Amino acid sequence: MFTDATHTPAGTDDDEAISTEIALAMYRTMSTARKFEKRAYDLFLQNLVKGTTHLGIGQEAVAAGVAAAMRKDDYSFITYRGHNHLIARGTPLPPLMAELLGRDNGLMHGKGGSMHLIDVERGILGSYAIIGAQLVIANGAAWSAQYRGSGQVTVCFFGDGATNIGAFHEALNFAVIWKLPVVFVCENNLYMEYTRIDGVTAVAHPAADRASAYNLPSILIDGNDPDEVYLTAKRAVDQARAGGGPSLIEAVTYRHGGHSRADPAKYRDPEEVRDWLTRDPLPAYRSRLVASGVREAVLDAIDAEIITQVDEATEQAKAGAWPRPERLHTNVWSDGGATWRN
Ligand SMILES: Cc1ncc(C[n+]2csc(CCOP(=O)(O)OP(=O)(O)O)c2C)c(N)n1
Repeated sequence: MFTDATHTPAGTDDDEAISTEIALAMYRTMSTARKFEKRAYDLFLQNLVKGTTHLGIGQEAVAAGVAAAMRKDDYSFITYRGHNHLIARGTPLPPLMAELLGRDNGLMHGKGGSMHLIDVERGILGSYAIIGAQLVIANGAAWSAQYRGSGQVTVCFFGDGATNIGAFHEALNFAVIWKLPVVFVCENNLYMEYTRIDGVTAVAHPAADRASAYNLPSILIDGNDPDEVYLTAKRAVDQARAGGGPSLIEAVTYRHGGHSRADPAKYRDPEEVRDWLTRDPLPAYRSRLVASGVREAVLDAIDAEIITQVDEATEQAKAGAWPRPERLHTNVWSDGGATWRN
């Protein structure tokens, strides 16, 4: 946990227990995301993943913890590093894998790829490649939910790099003024592409240090601890749902690999990488669960089930047809086609 005089992590009271059901769900999410992304990497090396892909290996605890605090009909806005977040909200693996391979049986019929994932059915209103773009659009979804009185909360993820973009500041200001039911989650993995965030940012904690400028409490948490992420997110989501307005959470984490699969990440200090690998959220959480009484066999069974699911998703994706050219103009407009324009 991160504590200092100016940052008070929310949701870390000793009296707040996490049920075994939620803990196992978070373990399942993290393990699924890890195995799915490792497979996606293998497929990328075989030239089967079309376009580039940005992996969130090492960052799974943020996706797992936040999703566990959300309602099924809540909205997620994510970045191009978004596989973890779709998995956390329950997107089935076969169409997700097929989308990465650009196949017609993909989530978006192969037209989006790894960087542009949408799963409206599960409230995923997009992964965005334009840094910061999703923050203002997330405000729109939150504003709509507020207007409709639907009780839905919007959670918007972004990287540390986005905090130096104008849209971050505009979105926070607007969200506070309108008391929007939105939770902003900065996944601070210390790097924006190939540049360390502290080399180009005037404050130490790019999101948390700026919260007070928008009349928000400063919340800085350990993004590798799913329990802390869950408890913090739950408070923020509950507050938003109750009409208490937005929150800004900075979750500190680390991507194990490079920015994208084309990046060997040689610019990082090997000592730093080694240090963060010892804080890998997945084995750490597994050890914690075992120490709290969960049998290893239960976790092994979950892992075995996930491996089967990833294998099946891979086979289904590889067997998928290529999108037909006629598909090009479908799903572009809200009516599902371009007919009305003509
Ligand atoms: C508006 C805009 N400017 C620049 C880029 C190029 N770009 C792609 S990824 C990236 C770094 C983003 O870093 P961060 O927000 O920390 O996300 P992370 O990759 O660490 O998850 C940049 C600058 C972009 N996509 N959009």
